[in-house]
Amino acid sequence: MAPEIKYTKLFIDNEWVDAKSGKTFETYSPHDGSVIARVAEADKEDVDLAVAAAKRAFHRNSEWRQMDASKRGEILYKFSDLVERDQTYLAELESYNNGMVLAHAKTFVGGTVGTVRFFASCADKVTGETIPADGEVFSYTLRQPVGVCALILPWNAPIAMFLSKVCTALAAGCTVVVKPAEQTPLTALVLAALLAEAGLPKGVVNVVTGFGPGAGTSLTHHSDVAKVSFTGSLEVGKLIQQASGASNLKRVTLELGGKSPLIIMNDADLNVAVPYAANAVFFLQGQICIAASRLFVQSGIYDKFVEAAVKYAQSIKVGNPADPTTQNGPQVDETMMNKVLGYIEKGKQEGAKLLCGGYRVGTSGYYIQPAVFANVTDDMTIAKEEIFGPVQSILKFDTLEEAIDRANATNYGLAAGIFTSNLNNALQFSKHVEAGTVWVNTYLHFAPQQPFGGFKESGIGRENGVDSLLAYTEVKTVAVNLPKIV
Ligand code: TXE
Repeated sequence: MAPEIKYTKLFIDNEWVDAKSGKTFETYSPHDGSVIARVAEADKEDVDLAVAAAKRAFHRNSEWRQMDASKRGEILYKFSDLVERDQTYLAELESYNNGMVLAHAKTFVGGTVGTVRFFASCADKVTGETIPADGEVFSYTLRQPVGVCALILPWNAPIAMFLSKVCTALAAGCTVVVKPAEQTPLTALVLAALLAEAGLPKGVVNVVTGFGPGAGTSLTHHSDVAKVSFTGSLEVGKLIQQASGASNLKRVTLELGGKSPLIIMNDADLNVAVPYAANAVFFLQGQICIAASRLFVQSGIYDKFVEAAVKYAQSIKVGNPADPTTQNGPQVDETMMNKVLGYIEKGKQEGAKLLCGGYRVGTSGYYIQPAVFANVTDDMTIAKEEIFGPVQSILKFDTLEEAIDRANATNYGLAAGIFTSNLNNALQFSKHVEAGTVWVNTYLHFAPQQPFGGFKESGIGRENGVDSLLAYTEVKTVAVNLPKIV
C-alpha cells in the first residue's frame, strides 16, 4: 500500500502555507511514472517570506539565539528520537518518491539517526581559542553562527541530505531555508514537521518546495542569505558560486559530482573485491556522487575479474523497490533514465565492449539493467563524464604509478578506493590520489564523524565531521586592552 502523503504545502515560520501564486507541481513515482501528489511551488515571493522568517529567528533577541547551546543539542536529540520513531514511514515515503529500494531506504534512515545524534552532541562544543597576541591585550576568538543558510538538496538521497545539512547548521546555531529537489519534495516536509514537534522555535527551519530556476535562484541571489550549502550538479554548483559573487559574497559549500576511481591490484582478494566494486557503482542505481564509475583492474587479473563482474551484475534483480527481493530500483525520472541510456549508447559507439545489461527493463517506470563495459579507455566519454546510472566501466592498468596518474587525470576528486593486500600499495595510493575520501579494501563507508567532500571540481568544503560544523560559523577575534600592572 502506498504511504500516506501528509504534507504538500510550504513550511514557513512553523506553519503550512500555500505558495503566494497558488501554483503547485506534480511529483511522481519512479516505479511507474504515476503522479503521487501535487506540491506547492515556491517562487521569489515565498522565498522572501521564508528568508524573512529565518532572519527574525536569527535576531539576537530571538528564542533561538537566546537559547543555551546545550538546549539546542537537546532539541536535536529529541528530533533524532522522532526520526527513529517514524523511520518505517520515512523509509516508505523515500522509496515511493525516489525509487530507492525500500531495504536501502530503511538502512539509510536508520543510519542517519546517528548523524542527527552526532550533531546534537556537537551543539555545545563549538569553541573559540585564546590567542597569545603581541601587545598588551587579552585576545580570544568566538565561533559564531554565520546566519541564515540556504540548503539546496539533490534527489538521490533526500533524507540523508536534509539531515546532514540541517543538523550541522542547527548545531552551529544558524537558521535555515531548505529547498528540496523538485523530483523528491515529500520527505523534507515530514522532517520539518518532526523538527517542530521536537520543539524547534518558529522560523528556525523553513522548507520551500519548488524548482531550481525560481525558488533555488531566489535563495542563491538573496542578500539576507549568509551561506548556501548545495549538493548537486557541477554546472549548478558553478552558477551558485557566480550568484554569490553577484550578490553578497555569501559563503558557499558545494558537494558536486565525481568520476571516482577504484583500483583493483593483482594481489586483491577477488571474492571481496568483485561484490564491493559492483556495489560501489550499482548502489542506488548508480545515482550516487561517489559511484566508482572508473574501475581500474590490474592486467594480471583483468580477464578473471571481468568474468566475475559480469556474473555478479547479471545476478542483480531489478524491480519494484517495495519488493523485498529487489536489489536495484528505477532511475529517478525519465530524463535521468534517458541520459544514462544515452551514455551507454555512446560507450558502444566509441568501442567499449558491453558485456551485459545496459537496456531499459519493461516499458513502465524508469528501470535499467546494470551494465558492464570492458575494454574501456581513458579517452572514452563513459570514462570521463559522470553517468549517474548503473554502468560499470572496467579499464586495464599495469603498475600502481600508472593507476595513480590515470586516476588523477580528471577534473573531479570526490572519492577513490583501492583493493590490495599490500600495505605499501594502499598507503602510497592514499597519499597520492586526489580525492576527498579514500577507501582501502572497502567502499561507500560513511560515518557522521568523517568529513566528506571533494578536491578540484567535486566541490568546496566538507559535509559531516567537525570540519563541516565550522563552515557554518564565522570566527570573530576579540582583543581586550590590558593596562599594564606593576
Ligand atoms: O541536478 P541539479 P540534476 C549530478 C548528476 C546528475 C546531474 C543532473 O550527474 O546527472 O547532476 O542532476 C537545484 N540555482 N548530480 O539536474 O540541477 C535543483 O532544484 C539554485 C550529482 O537533478 O544540480 C535541486 O534542488 N538551485 C549529485 C538541486 O539544485 C538550483 C546529486 C540539484 O539539481 C539551480 C544530483 C539554480 N540555478 C545530481 N538549478 C551529487 N553531487 O550527489 C537547479 N537547482
